[in-house]
Amino acid sequence: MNGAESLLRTAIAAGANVCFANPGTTELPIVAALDRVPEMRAVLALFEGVATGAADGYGRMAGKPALTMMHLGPSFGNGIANLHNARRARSPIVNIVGDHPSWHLPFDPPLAANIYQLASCVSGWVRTVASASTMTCDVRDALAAASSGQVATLIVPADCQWNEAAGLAEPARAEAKRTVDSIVLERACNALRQRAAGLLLGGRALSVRGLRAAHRIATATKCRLLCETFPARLECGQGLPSLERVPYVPTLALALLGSLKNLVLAGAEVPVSFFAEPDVASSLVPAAVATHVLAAPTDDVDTVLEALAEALRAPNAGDALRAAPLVKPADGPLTVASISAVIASIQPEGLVFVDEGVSAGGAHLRVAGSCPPFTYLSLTGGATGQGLPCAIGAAIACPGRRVLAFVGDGSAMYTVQSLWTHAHEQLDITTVVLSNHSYKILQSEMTRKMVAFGARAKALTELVDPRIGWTEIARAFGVPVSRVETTASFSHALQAALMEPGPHLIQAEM
Ligand SMILES: Cc1ncc(C[n+]2csc(CCOP(=O)(O)OP(=O)(O)O)c2C)c(N)n1
Ligand SMILES: [Mg+2]
Repeated sequence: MNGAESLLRTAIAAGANVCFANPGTTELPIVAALDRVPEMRAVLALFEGVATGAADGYGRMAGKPALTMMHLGPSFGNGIANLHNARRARSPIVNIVGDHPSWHLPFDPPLAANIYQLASCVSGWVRTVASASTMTCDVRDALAAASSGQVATLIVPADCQWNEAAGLAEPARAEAKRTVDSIVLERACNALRQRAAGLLLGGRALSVRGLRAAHRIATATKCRLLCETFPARLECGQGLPSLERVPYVPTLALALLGSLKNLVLAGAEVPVSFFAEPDVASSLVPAAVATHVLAAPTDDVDTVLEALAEALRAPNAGDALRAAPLVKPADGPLTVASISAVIASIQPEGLVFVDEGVSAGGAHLRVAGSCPPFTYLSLTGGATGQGLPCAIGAAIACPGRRVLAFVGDGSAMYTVQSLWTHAHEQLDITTVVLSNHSYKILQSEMTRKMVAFGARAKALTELVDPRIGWTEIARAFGVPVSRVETTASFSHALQAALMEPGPHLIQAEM
């Protein structure tokens, strides 16, 4: 067995059986080893940002790492934006990056670059494999590091792939999670029992278990339930409590958080302003609000919340939560609100909603209470081009569940090659492109900040001359497509798309 096969077999033994790959010559021994390790599902991505975004979506939905395969520094560089989003989501990912053998590097061949340095800015763990014989231990350590909720990058020189390897290492033992501290629980109980208290939920607090416990806590204490602005994964829909999402606009967030006396953080960080603004504080929690940390984002927050509900002797809420009434959308032109209403009226149970709507982002959460249970994934790190690839990973992690990618037309262009993988793998992904022919968020930000906005400035925010032909793009990548302009035609197209197996793209003209 050579190092490449040892790499794949170690990953399989640890339960990592999906690899989103864009290989080159330095990874060819691993590519060849795929023929001998059929348990590894290799998914071809036609750009590295597709591979890394897919691994992010996979990690969020599967709760375990996927591998990516990339080609030296330049290829890794192409994958960085979505690794940045994955880092913010605390998604488990193991990047396998091929490199030249160490004896070849001093000659400075064309593709040589400082991969270690590039990897360090988005990875919590980086290592270069020293020899084929240590490959199995290195892969095991990378998977263990990723499983704690971080991006791990393993740089794999080509000679370590083709040389003879050792036997497989023992699998890593899972680290025990921290137990719940009774003093921390007591402080949280006291804080939440007071007037004007808020419980800010993030991480696994947003799982079904976490949310049910949070609802019990809110019923017992009358505290407000808040949700971080960009959750990596949020369970939503009928039977789950509705949450107040911390607004993106800093003045609105400050008004919400400033109205509290006590804020308890359960798996969420202290909210900060997305961008700096003159005369606006960076932290969105005013100093007068007492802040208490109940659990960190990487803790078992759902377990901690259950312990807190017990400590409060909060009754079990059972099925007390009723669904919000469904508002049937009237026919008319497409708006963000009408698009959300149509999706809510049709979406099947178990939908995975990938939100890269940018200026329309978060809109679907406003109607979530009327929907059958679904999972919501947001753009955690603000780097555009995440929605279409993330949908790939979610679809592969959850066969049998429908995925809806809700994406801005500008954002969708960054990783448009994802559509080829949607078609090639025949994934059940319905993509709704919000075709507003602009970077609308930038226009809104300019207006909000009252920046003078002339024709030359506006030209950098408009996607016109030519308009982007999504119908032609989707067809070129082998994805069936519809183009709609009204609520009724959108409803019709979405219904049909959700019924048919495989991918579909809907160009929603706004
Ligand atoms: C990697 C990256 N490049 C650029 C940006 C800046 N940016 C943020 S949103 C945006 C445009 C989004 O346009 P679109 O997806 O059409 O959404 P809309 O604003 O129209 O709602 C850009 C260019 C970014 N956040 N990340
Ligand atoms: Mg747009």
